[in-house]
Amino acid sequence: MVAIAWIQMMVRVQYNYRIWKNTNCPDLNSDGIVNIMDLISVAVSFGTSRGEAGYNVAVDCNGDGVIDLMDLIAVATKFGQVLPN
Ligand SMILES: [Ca+2]
Ligand SMILES: [Ca+2]
Repeated sequence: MVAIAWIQMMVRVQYNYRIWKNTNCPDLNSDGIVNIMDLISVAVSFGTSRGEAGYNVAVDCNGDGVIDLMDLIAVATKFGQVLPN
């Protein structure tokens, strides 16, 4: 439970202060809506690090060089959101 609370706090901080380095995040495919396609984009590269096969900088929302839970949460917390053009 402590880990979940910590993750929630980190996500909240990152959103509140808008320090995402990837400006496409959370609409990773830039189609105007955050949906399953964006989640799949993260899932495909999940667990990879910069320099490894499969790493995709475009889905590294926080730009830390690792595609992990933080990037997945960044998209999931905005799931269903329709973004202005
Ligand atoms: Ca999208
Ligand atoms: Ca990341």
